[in-house]
Amino acid sequence: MQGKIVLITGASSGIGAACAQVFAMAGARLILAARRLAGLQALVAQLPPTTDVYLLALDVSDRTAVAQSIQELPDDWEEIEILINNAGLARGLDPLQTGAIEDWEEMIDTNVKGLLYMTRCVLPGMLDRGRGHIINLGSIAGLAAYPKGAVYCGTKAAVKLITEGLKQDLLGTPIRVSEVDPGLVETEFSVVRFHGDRDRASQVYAGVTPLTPMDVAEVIFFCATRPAHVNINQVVLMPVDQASATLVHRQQS
Ligand code: NDP
Ligand code: 8X3
Repeated sequence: MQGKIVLITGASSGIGAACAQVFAMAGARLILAARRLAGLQALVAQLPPTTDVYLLALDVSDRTAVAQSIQELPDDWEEIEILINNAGLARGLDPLQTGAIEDWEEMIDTNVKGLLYMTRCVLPGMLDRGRGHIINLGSIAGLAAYPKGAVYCGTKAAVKLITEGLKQDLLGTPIRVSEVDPGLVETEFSVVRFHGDRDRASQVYAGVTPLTPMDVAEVIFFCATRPAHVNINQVVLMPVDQASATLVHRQQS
């Protein structure tokens, strides 16, 4: 990992920020992308001081901005070895018949189109160099739907099949493709889903020991550090207190 360039989207918070910590500890050079530059700058202050970092204030759902950001990388940041497509979000928890269309569009634009835009821009360089690894953040939400989550679940199901199809399209090349599918992880995810309602967000994790962002980052790091002939296709991880999106064991307080 020493000196390898790792591009992490959604690095200003949660799982992406934890990935930055883990890969920095291993000596990677990091391109950290998110919309909130201040969040990225705060993260950099927590990384080992010798970490070589390039920050991208980027909305992954903006196709033109994605293309421009990748095209305009300085020469010594062009050779991306690992792309972690982590930027993503849920908005709302509503029956489809009353869901907010702006919420749907934000989820689809970020979780599906953003991941595609990033991949489309970074992959040709990997193919030219003959090495690279795309790691996508799916979710257990992409493996089975749950009530009021149809659109978020649909975006993560799309990530699953896009990842599977990409692996097929890259057969015969050395490029690796992995998907990591967590269950409940305590991050800003639920605060974002509930449009800033922290009390409601905290109920999601009440009485449960959820995964930490670091639990997920360590699995991503494992996927990225197998021998070159080994491809980890998919990892599903959830807390011991969880059996599916809707089956969660909660301690009574
Ligand atoms: P957080 O809300 O803590 O982090 C999400 C990150 O994505 C932030 O850094 C945010 O940065 C970034 N982001 C969101 N939209 C955009 C955008 N349009 N362009 C660029 N960056 C964006 O949530 P998590 O860490 O939990 O989520 C990370 C990934 O993990 C997501 O794909 C999520 O769906 C997935 N996941 C999360 C689970 C959980 O229980 N928490 C479980 C399973 C999967 P900024 O706002 O600065 O742009
Ligand atoms: C996030 C996990 O179950 O809250 O992808 O949708 S869940």
